[in-house]
Amino acid sequence: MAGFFDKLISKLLDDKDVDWDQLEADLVTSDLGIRQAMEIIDDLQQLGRKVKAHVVVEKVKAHINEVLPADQPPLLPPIDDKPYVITMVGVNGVGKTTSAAKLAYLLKRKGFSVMLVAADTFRAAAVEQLEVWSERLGVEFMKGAPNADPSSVCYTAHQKAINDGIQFVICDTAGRLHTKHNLMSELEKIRRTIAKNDEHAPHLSLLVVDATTGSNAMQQAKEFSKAVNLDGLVVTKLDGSGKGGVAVAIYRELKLPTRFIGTGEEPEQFEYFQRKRFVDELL
Ligand SMILES: Nc1nc2c(ncn2[C@@H]2O[C@H](COP(=O)(O)OP(=O)(O)OP(=O)(O)O)[C@@H](O)[C@H]2O)c(=O)[nH]1
Ligand SMILES: [Mg+2]
Repeated sequence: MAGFFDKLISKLLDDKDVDWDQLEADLVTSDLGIRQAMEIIDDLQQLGRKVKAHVVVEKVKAHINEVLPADQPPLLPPIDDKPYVITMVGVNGVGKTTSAAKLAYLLKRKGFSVMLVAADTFRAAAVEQLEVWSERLGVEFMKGAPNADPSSVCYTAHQKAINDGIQFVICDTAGRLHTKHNLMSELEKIRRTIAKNDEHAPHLSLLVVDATTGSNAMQQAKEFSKAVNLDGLVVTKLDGSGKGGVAVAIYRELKLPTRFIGTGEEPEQFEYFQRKRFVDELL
């Protein structure tokens, strides 16, 4: 994990001229995006050719801090006593199901009641995966009949959660390619159907992206946000080779804030996005 700034420092010798091309390449490979990289370089070049390594690092951090939004408050159940509904969407294999489970666990540890909903009705294994998580973590679980309409599964589960006074409902959806229009419109249908039980729901639609896919995540964010209403991101697999820089690029371009990050396969390896920790330790 981490190491971006360490690497940068190791390459920047205080007594040598800065290799601007190399620095730009390093910034780009961290997935910050070309425009961000260029801005940082332009800014640094104002300081002359012999810029001290720590000054470079401070400037890069300052730029990123300026772009990223301030930390969002932790999730709380709505004051009207209806459940707070969260949907998890994204392309295949990015970590939606795992993140849904981890988020349920995070909320459960805060003392909230949580229901996990398997709205990925295409694959029996997907339903089972979430069911196993719910048993392991001790949270409520709802599924529909095989191949049921995902919207109706969410609707019924949401209604049960309202009746049972459950505070958080997390709907895990099937992975889908943003190029498949019928699957994208299914997500909008889930949204509309959930809103029939509560006009404010879903309260949070999270696009899950895998940090190891680099700039592909940007493309996914662009396409998903054209098709569905998104409130934020979950950036997973930050424990891998991926740089979280794409979170910066996505916020800059689409104003989609990263709300949660995944840093491993264990249920507790999931946390609220915190700008300082992200910049200092994860980038
Ligand atoms: N190292 C690491 N692995 C993760 C993280 N999040 C998820 N994974 C792994 O990524 C793989 C895919 O995770 P899933 O949660 O099944 O992904 P998904 O998006 O639900 O996949 P589909 O439903 O097939 O679209 C699993 O092996 C997870 O354990 C993370 O933060 N770090
Ligand atoms: Mg899944």
